[in-house]
Amino acid sequence: MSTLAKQLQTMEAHNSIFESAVRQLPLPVCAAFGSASQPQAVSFANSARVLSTKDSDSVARSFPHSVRASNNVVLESSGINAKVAQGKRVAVLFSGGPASGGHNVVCGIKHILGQGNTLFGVKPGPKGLLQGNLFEITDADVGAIINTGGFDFLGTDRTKIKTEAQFQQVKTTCRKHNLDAIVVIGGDDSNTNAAVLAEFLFTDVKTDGSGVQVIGVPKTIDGDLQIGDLLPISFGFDTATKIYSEMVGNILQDTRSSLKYWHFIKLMGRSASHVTIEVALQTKAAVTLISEEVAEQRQSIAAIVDQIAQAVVARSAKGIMHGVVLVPEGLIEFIPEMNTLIAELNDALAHNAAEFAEEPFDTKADFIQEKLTTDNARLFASLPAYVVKMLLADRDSHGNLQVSLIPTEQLLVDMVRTRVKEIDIRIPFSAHCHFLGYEGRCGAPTLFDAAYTYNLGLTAGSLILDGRSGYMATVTGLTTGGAPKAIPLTGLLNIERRHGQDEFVIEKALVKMDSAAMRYFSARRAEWAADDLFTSPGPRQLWGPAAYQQPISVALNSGAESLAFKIG
Ligand code: FBP
Repeated sequence: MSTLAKQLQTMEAHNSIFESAVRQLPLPVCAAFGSASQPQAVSFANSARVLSTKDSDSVARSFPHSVRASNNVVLESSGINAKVAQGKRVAVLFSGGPASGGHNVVCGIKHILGQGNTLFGVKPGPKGLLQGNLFEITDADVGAIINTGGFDFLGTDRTKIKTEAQFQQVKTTCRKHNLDAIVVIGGDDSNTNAAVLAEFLFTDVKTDGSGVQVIGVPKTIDGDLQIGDLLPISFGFDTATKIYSEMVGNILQDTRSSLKYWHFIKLMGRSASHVTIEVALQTKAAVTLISEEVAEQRQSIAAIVDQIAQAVVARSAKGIMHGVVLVPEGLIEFIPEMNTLIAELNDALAHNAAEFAEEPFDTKADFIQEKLTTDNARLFASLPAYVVKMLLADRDSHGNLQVSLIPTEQLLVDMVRTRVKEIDIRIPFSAHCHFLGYEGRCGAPTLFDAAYTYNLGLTAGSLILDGRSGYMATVTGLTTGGAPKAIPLTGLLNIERRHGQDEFVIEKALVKMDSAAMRYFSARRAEWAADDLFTSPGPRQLWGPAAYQQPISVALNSGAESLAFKIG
């Protein structure tokens, strides 16, 4: 075998030159944890900040143990923990969609627990917790996964733990493995789950009557788990948006080279448009739709289509026959008329589930159309078959419409083509569709996500060693060195009507019309539409001058002076 062939074989199974090099990247730690080579657990004390929502009284009644313990007060670190607990048995799991940096959270927890405690991985996600599928995480595991993307070390799933039987199953797992704590790494729904689990496990799990601690860690590429300066962004957002921005930048470069195509690019981010506005700020595409703005201005599909068609026409008058349109994944649910239709469809599907399941495939749409009110039935009938099919597809385990499956970008292309022809039949309009989603969730984390997640892991581990339960770990001050803190989960809970019943939930953070990012975008977008002012941000960098950049929208919204971030 040649030397090259031998080298190639050593690079299999996550050992590419790149993967081997990123494992060696040093990770900075917040000053509170001491030295980066040997971070130490911190203890926590109450800060002056108390969280509340409109439903705090109901929360206090339904979560008595958690609220009594935290009083909904935010915790801040109070120095190195001098009496670190020993012998703790801690389980960690991923929940929901993957996001880059998850592996570093696990590494941070493992490092802070040290040799005196045991860390177990749960496979996969909440389902693994119900099944009691745990294994011990070793130092060698941590060495292999550090700075790598994905959730593949543990896997993930979207099981919602909600029934009494499921809660009892979790208790059984805790007892079987003699657990002292569980760390849930997830988004808004998963951290809501963590709050409920923390309350349920607060006491009476072990034979001595004590409970099992539960700590949440804020993850999601969607960026919709934000709590002002306490949580400026969830992890995974930076990596995903930098990957999408590189790809959009490449497409923009292609449009200006081939001079004949419009590209409609749908970007992941289930409901909120944080991903889309970030990619717009990074690339300056010609047209960007923001779902929250569509909802606020009560725009119809026809108005949205007309807005894009007018941009096509105006650019063609200047001889620019190309451009890029950015479309947020969740747009369809924010268009008022579609939102009304989807709500009625959800009810109709839920109330006629058995008959709908029996209905032959070809007549399912007709069957459900008959159950709709006149306006909704008319709109439903006007939609192309590829959209109808997805509107009727199964909801996810949280009851959500699977918007990532709806080809909104194709629907817009078809409607814009018709509208451009109506305006001026001579204007050429040739378009391609893309959906950028899964390619952004598991890339090797940016330096921002790598450092942020490692410190989130150190914080989560410290909270456990400090005996805390019912908190979400966070790291604030991401441009001034970073500070570990803990957010009481009950301080975030609101009551929302979901699937016909009141539920406690952590509210999704949507793009605010008066946010600094939205204001900056609004001020610049007319010029981006009129001319090719795009930039190609290039591939994300882990070494060199471009490596230390935080997301532009996060920098704008937090009032930062520059794009640089600083941890440690
Ligand atoms: P989380 O909120 O669980 O992090 O998931 C976000 C997301 O990536 C969305 O952007 C997308 O709509 C969804 O997951 C896709 O889910 P799935 O992996 O089940 O297809």
